[in-house]
Amino acid sequence: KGECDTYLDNSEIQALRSELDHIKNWLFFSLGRKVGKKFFLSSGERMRFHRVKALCAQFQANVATPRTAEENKAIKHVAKEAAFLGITDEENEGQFVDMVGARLTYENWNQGEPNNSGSGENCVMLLADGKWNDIPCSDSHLAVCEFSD
Ligand code: NAG
Repeated sequence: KGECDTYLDNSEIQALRSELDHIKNWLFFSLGRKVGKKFFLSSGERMRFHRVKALCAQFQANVATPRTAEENKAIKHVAKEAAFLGITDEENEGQFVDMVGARLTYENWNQGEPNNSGSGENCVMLLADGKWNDIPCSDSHLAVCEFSD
């Protein structure tokens, strides 16, 4: 048995758990917004959509995808400027889906959107007022990821 093989008893594990929950609460309070099991966080950087996807994936998270008005509001709170959402119609023009290709059950498009303006807009940004607009995936916007418990 090496000297690293030390075991914690149940009360020590319990103490660590509650310490972690305590620290999590500080993070929820100061950094992001929690809705149910989802925790939204931004790195504060702007980047193209494919880089947002890669960044979130690197941290075992997903691109923020609002499923309810409450989640949409939480993302708006976390994003101090226009942010990408985890929604695209890259596969089928006009058919917006989430990051696993499922149809949306909640939408919050700005009036007249989505309009696939200019040379095409297959990604979605959250505007300052919380409404959605389709924009080119090559534009740079704030990265917001969603983490689960
Ligand atoms: C343009 C937007 C377009 C939107 C339109 C609404 C970009 C690149 N283009 O500025 O998505 O549909 O305003 O008037 O943001």
